[in-house]
Amino acid sequence: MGNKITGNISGAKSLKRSKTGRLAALILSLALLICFSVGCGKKEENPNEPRLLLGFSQIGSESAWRIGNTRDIEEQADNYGVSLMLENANQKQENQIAAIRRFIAYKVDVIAFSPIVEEGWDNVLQEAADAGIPVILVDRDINTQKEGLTTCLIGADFYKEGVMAAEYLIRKADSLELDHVNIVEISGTINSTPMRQRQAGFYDTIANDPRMTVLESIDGDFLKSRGAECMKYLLETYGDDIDVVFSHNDEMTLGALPVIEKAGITPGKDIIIISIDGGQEAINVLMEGKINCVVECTPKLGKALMETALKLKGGETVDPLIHPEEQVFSDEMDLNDLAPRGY
Ligand code: GZL
Repeated sequence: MGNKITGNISGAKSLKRSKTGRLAALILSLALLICFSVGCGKKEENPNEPRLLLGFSQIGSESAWRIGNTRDIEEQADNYGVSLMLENANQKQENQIAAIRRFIAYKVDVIAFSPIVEEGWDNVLQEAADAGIPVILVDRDINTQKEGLTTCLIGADFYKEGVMAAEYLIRKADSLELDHVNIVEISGTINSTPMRQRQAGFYDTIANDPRMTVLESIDGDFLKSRGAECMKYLLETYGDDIDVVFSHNDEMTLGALPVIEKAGITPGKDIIIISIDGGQEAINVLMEGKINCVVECTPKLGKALMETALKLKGGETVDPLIHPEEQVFSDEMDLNDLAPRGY
């Protein structure tokens, strides 16, 4: 038999083995490199590392509602192990925009904010989008032509709140057999979502009732002090012609009450008073008979915010709109067993 060129073959074999060995080593190292780079190796959870870093720009501290909202968000961040960077804008849009830019620079996982007014956010939200940071709207909405600047809105159905306020007034006018109802409106911050939608819901609901006339709407900016100033002006202007005060939040209502009493008028009797928010102080004066109706607007949005932000960090899709359940409190019902409001 001729010599088989085993050497060569064996050489070839060993060459092949060494080539195979090198190839195997290369494939293995590549696999390990890919594995660690995509984290398929079980990465130890660092118990001290926050599950999520959330930047939140809060409007301010203008009302019991806002203070309750801030408190709830902070409590829920603790409950969910979320690291919260909360900045108070003291009622200034420019402070909110600056805060959002700081969150972007800090590379937070998610940005959330309650926009004080609906316009003027496109540029800063585009910067957040360019940085790949999802944005959640809390409480209030924005008005933009651009798609995709925010992921979702967690907040009340303000239009429905306005409708519920008007529906109460229609029932009250029926029960008192009024043939005309002159209304003055103390509105919230002009161009804010709650102001625009509470007014729209109220006006749309009374539109077909010929008894209803709105004498004037005046901006109370959701502030107690402005509520008092507005009520003083309205009484000086319309005096005894006023049958109803429709106030967009409890803070302004509570500012208006002493002004009404100082004018020798009995609130809740001589003038029907309708308010929105449902904080403890408003419920107390409702039970004293000084106001007639409070539409609930819960500030407890923190749980939904944390759950939504954690879903976004995990790459999950989220509901574009989350409305909390809300009710009406009025002089039509027994409120003695009502649980403490917590704000
Ligand atoms: C409503 C919120 C409003 C409250 C006010 O969700 O935006 O702002 O009604 C607060 O009390 O100032």
